[in-house]
Amino acid sequence: MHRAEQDAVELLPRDGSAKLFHNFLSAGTADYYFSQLLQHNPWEQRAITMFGKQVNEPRLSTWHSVDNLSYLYSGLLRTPASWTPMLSELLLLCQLAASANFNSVLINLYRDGNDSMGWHADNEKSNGSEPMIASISLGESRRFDLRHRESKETIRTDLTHGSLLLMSGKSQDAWLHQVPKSKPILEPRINLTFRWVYSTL
Ligand SMILES: O=C(O)CCC(=O)C(=O)O
Ligand SMILES: [Mn+2]
Repeated sequence: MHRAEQDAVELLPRDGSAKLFHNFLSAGTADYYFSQLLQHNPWEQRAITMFGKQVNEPRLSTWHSVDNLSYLYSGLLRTPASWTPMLSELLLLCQLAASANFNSVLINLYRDGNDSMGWHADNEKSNGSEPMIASISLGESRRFDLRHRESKETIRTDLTHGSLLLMSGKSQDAWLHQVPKSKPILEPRINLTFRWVYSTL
């Protein structure tokens, strides 16, 4: 059995799966990917329209796709940044763990505890139905919450350095997820979500 399989914890009681592998990457490997991305990834701060106003997203990010597909994200077409050998390595590791294929990754940088991602589901049309999403966390641990859309039942966990979270099945239909603000946190965290994206053009 793949070692990571033994370490998996299922977070969802029903309506989909969210499997957490705590030590998916060794600490040394995770340190290396974290420092490389922090220094060299071409981070962007995007402006989104909320209630008719332009506001900056409370985090930095980039979007990458193996075949330079554009991606419809919050109603806007997102132009990909360049694909790198490091992303190929991480993509292969995620494909092995998930037994699924991915063709793109969204990378987020939470500079400190003031950065966050609000309640949402990864249920864009371009993700297809019941998508498999592989989420790698690097750097500072941050809290990650899942909330059932109907019962409002909430599952809280911490996504630690080198962990992998696999969300699949009905997890995006039945649950929302968020990374809340956490004022005491002063250190950065990077998260990569590998996805399969169907062309929207
Ligand atoms: O940072 C995280 O752990 C979650 C990121 C996320 O939900 C997303 O990119 O859609
Ligand atoms: Mn998400």
